[in-house]
Amino acid sequence: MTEKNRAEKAPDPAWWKEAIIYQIYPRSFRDADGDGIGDLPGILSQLDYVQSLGVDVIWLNPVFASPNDDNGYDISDYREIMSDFGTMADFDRLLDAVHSRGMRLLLDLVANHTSDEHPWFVQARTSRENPYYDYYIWWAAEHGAPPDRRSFFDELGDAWRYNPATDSYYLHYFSAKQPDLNWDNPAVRREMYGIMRFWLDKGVDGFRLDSIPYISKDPEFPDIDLCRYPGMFGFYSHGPRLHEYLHEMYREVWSRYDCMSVGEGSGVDAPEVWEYVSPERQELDMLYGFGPSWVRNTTRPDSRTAGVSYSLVELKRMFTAWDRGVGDGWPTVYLGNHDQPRMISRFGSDRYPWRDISAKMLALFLLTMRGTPCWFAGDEIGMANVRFSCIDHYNDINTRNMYRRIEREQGDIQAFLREQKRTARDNARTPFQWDFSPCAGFSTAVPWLRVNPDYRRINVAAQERDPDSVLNFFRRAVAFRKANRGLIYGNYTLLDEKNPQSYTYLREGEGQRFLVALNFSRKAARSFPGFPLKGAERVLGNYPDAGTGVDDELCAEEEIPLRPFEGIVFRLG
Ligand code: ISL
Repeated sequence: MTEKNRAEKAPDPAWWKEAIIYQIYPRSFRDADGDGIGDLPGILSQLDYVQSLGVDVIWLNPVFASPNDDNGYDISDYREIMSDFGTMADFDRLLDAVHSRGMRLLLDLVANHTSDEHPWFVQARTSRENPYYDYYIWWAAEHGAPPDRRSFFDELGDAWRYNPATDSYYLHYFSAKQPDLNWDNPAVRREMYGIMRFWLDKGVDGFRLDSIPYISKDPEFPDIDLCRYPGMFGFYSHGPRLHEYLHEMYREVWSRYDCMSVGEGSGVDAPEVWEYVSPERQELDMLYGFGPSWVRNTTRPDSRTAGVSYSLVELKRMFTAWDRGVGDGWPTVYLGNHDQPRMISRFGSDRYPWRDISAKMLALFLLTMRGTPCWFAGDEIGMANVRFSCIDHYNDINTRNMYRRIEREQGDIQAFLREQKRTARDNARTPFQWDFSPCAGFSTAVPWLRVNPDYRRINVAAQERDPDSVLNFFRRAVAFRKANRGLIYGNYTLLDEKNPQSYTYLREGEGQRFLVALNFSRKAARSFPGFPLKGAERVLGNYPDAGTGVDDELCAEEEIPLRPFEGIVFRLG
């Protein structure tokens, strides 16, 4: 099928295309047993709240047994629940309760690496003759120094760690406590498919697949072309047998269940995404890319006067390229998760007077785009970056190891801490803000990570009482998406590619036409959709006076004036 044909085919309906995914970081959601750490009974106790949002699918960050070097992304038993979070009986209760409310549950599976405390690795590292040795990736010391490979979290940046008992180095793309599995070994693949089936047989509805593009490694370990792959990480997602393994996974697992799979598309560019998600290739249902973080961290603002502190033109290009890149597959959209700072601090403004209005505008964006929205818990009340000022307040291995490295290299620690206030992952991991009580109602004990002190103003209890709150606007926007299939299955067309302040697009399909105009800046803006809006009806907006109905004066014009962070959805005749 050509790229053009792929893009033109109408999407087949599927429950996961119509779903809104609500991502819960279990450690931070609700602590039921008073140890300062969120847990499964805590999530269970708040399911009425989750259901009240109107979302359909809950994605839980890893809940498997883990020594927590990387908060559950280092698994030591794939068939057990992390003791901090509860027991298997707690999990079964949670799964039942989610299902009885008509929602579904996704688990987050780490298939690229295990914990170094996983029994496979404990065995593997004892001797080259051990049957588990070949479950991991090694470089024998007699071959000299291992080839240069970079690690995300290692203090020295080196992805190899020497293991004396075997006189060899093991590969770890992440921390030294997260050794990479050897997917070229059929026994490893069988183990992984067995684990997936174990949870699907229990009734879970699918997986988010961590770091999945990294699973295949070139056993020749060639030199990496650093011009093509600066930082090497793009290289990691282009292993020679990756698509063979994803197709095998589909055959062995996904094809046998009514489930969904969404991969973390680290290192994957928009023109390649169809290779993962095109239905005819039988690999994954969806993949999410790293565009939003890249745009915010590395691109310059389009203009100083636009009132946007990053390039909105680039953000639009990135979302549009991903939409096109999936071909006849299906996109996902998100602006934040547990690895990114808070969406409002990054793409809106968490400062008075813009906080609520920009949080609502970003909700309007994600809920009117084409693609399954992945919504990160807390964004529906406008939780913002905590901006820790001292290293002791951070928990994240990424921040702590980078700090050590800069310290060792006598780099600029203060500059690093300043930068972490904007970019650190812990910004998104602070405890969920339920109410006004100490620790924001998250726990009765000292929480594992400090609560953002702004909980005294920003919390669920306060927003439940206010019909104009971010929370209640989020619920309205969710309900609006659900009630309009054109917003789910309709095509997406960008209308104002070059405008540095506004993001305007059409959604057309299922007999409906919507025009969405959003001002991403803190200044007034004008959006030019390129045609007069005669007969257009305002159906949803984030300003309290926006109202609904046909605005003839505005609609006769070819431009839409937008107040700071204003977002409007028009139904077109
Ligand atoms: O892509 C990256 C940088 O360009 C990295 O951010 C990396 O691919 C990404 O962090 C992978 O994230 C996932 O796996 C990690 C875990 O720490 C993250 O929380 C998880 O989302 C290791 O398992």
